[in-house]
Amino acid sequence: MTTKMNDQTIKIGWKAPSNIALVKYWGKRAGQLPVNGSLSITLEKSTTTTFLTFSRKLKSGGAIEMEYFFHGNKQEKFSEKILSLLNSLIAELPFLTDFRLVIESENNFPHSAGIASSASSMAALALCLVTMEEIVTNVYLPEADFFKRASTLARQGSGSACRSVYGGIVSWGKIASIRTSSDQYASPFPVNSESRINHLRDTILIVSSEEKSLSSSSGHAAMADHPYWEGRRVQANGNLELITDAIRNDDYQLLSKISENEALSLHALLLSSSPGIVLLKPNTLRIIEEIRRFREATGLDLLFTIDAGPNVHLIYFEDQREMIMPFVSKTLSQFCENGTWIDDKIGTGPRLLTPKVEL
Ligand code: 2P0
Repeated sequence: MTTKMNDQTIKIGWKAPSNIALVKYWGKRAGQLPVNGSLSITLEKSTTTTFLTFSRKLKSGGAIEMEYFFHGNKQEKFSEKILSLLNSLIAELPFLTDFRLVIESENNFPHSAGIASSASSMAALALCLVTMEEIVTNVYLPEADFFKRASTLARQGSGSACRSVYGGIVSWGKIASIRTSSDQYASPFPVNSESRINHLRDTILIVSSEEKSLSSSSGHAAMADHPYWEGRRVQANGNLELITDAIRNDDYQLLSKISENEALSLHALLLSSSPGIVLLKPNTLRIIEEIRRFREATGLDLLFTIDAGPNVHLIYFEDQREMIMPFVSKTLSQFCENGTWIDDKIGTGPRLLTPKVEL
């Protein structure tokens, strides 16, 4: 494109994946900073696609002008959340008040399926905003800085979103053994190219697709005066150190032990909040029992994790998929709502959907 920004309408699109945490972010400090470090697997198929269209306002400055569409419809609740995020970013992205913005977003996975939509949607939006920043300021960042900036902005929309800016295994939060780690943004966690970890699968067992009874924000808030606050911080940071060892050494027993400890600890913290929050369902517990029984009987490398909801993520390796899928379809599906599960796997990260614009 060669025309001047002044008379142009530019459309940017990014597709960003969701992620599932093995070590859980639970509890935050001011500035949407985490109490503890976390580590996640970026998914491949469960994604949000966001297009950001912008054109210069007749008069620069003033209030942000933004229209938001979700699956083609105006969606008040999401729109308010996005507008409040954009307002909070004005100091960092001052050009936001100079343009008319139209944001169109779509998820390709069902609402309330136990897949974090705030992670993929805030990551996709943050990537669009950094691309817009490059175009309007005419300063193009080196790739590593681009994603670091997108991760920092995504974090401010939703903590877990900062991890969705990268593919593979991703960590967020300062820990001693990861030199590049930070509370401000996530970083890709290096995995040996030969490792089976590069071929993880995630089968999401849908125990219930009902809307969650708890917003993430109130869940995090419940940690602020939690009697186990300090213990949890120590546990999670310790688990993060251990899980990074497990990944570096391809130690799948340790990987399962830590992941399951994290999933159950998250729910133990919810249960012991005041008032107690019960998100697990009877079928969640049946699935856990069956997974442990099956692992004991077969010796296969599989583990479960659970987000802040009732659905179970069954994590295993591509090379054992043939042996695990019959167990899913015959045994685990009985405990799923309408026998439903979603097949996903470790993914390569976000993708720019529109041609690169340089003015
Ligand atoms: C995680 N979760 O690490 C943890 C585990 C759910 C359980 O981060 O308030 O949507 O937007 O920062 O990121 C869910 O909380 O919360 C979450 P906000 P977010 O994935």
